[in-house]
Amino acid sequence: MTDQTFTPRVFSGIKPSGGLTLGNYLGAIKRWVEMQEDPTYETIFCVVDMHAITVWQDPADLTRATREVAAAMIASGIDPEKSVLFNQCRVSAHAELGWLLNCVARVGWMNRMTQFKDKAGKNTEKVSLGLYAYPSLMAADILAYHATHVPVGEDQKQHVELTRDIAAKFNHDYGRDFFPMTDPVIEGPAMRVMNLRDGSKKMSKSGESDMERINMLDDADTIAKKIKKARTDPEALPAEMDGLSGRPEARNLVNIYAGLAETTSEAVLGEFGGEGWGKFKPALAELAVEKLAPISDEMRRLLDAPDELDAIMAKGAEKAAAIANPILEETFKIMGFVR
Ligand code: AQP
Repeated sequence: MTDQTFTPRVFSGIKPSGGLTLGNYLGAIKRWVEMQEDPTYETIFCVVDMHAITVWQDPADLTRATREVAAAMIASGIDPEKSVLFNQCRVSAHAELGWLLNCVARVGWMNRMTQFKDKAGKNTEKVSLGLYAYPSLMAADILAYHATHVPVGEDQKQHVELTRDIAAKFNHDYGRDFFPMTDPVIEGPAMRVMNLRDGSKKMSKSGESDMERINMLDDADTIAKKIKKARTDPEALPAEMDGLSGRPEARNLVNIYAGLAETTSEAVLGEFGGEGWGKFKPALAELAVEKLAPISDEMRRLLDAPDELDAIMAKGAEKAAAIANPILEETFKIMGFVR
């Protein structure tokens, strides 16, 4: 094998499959902004529109959601001059490398993906083939840039580990140290933001009830109402983390507070331990509004100028293709394709 050194490069993405949630913000976008400001990394952020269609998307909704994701990234601090920001369908290297990696990934590996099992439920015969193959397209998204770091929420960890398996098999099969062993970056108190009505389920864009999630575009009254109605238990907040065990809803609200306040859950309990929900929930609502309102205001302003958003994504796609296309070309060459 030839040793190759890889530029520290961050890649991550969000599916435009509905309105963005606080989970997407705390588990992904907020941390992307921090990595963008770290000179160690080149940063590439993608609206992964081709992943969205693994389940049915109304075409008009897909268009709107694609722009909403781009607007959320920019409003949260992703700067298209500092980071590459684009939408996936504009860079064909993703789909092309996705096919090549479909032929590297093993069916047995795919069968272990818990997200597929969760999303398909009992319906495994009727869901799209794309939903099953999704993780190998995700591997292509990452490996097309030789990305070394992928900041994701806890729910995506297994898919980044699969990316490593695919990269390792490719490198082994072709006797080349060509693809990096990408690291998932999962740090912070809010890496798995849970549903406000059921603390055992993840907060998702496509969850059944709007009351179970906080949307990035929710107004102040809606955020306050959702937090007030969030499920809790009759006990007061504990002073120590141990006191949250077996209390998933309480733990979730504490973690959300910590994520928004940029502190630790321990510190939140240090402040609120012994207090009841009547004190904690209004404080959380106030904090959530304080952090999200400036972002949602800016998102609305950006969404009023869709042409500008489209132009930003188009320009980003040119930069993305300039990185991905040579890596794709080399992959074809290593595999023996005549181009
Ligand atoms: N609840 C969450 N807590 C922490 N991080 C989360 N992320 C999503 N939900 C949470 C992180 O956001 C990034 C983009 O995820 P995605 O929207 O592309 O895919 P997803 O994880 O499948 O999100 P949803 O909301 O559950 O989408 P739907 O309902 O449409 O399937 C990822 O880094 C993810 O970890």
